[in-house]
Amino acid sequence: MPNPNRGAAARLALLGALAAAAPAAPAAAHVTLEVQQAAAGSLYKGVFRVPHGCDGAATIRITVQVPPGVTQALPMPKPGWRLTTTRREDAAAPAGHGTAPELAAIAWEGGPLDHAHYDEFVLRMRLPDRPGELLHIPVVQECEGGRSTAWTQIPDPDRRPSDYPTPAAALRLLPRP
Ligand SMILES: [Cu+2]
Repeated sequence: MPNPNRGAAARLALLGALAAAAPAAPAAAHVTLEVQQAAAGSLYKGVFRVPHGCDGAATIRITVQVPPGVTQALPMPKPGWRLTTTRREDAAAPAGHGTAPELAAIAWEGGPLDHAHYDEFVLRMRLPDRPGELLHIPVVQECEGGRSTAWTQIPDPDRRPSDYPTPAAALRLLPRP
């Protein structure tokens, strides 16, 4: 009588071999923006997705570096995370209804966000009026145990973000509607 477990064992071995042959984590598993295109010059709600920690360590701080040309950056507070902002030194003083100081960097510090969990960090901003550009927004992820990942690599125009191990978050600036 044939061993009924034999076929299952062979299938498991095959699945293991396929998993081993699969490429490393796809770009979709990095810190990325939920919506990766928007009209140039528009107000844009950037949702930064954090799908894993740093080599297994839990995330305790996310810092977004506001790129030149992005204005009116307003971070959304998160329960369990302390918000700190760094002003842009060269920006003019805010004037007018509802205006706030221009920001150069925003950090959410807290958590910890376990390596096996997922979270999102929201930053509302005015995009630069530069249709066609692929706008990169660098993000630094810091984790427990002093580990960190700098999602700050800006790909050369003739290469793909997936060619880089830690590409910056990016979105395409579309022509104004
Ligand atoms: Cu990743």
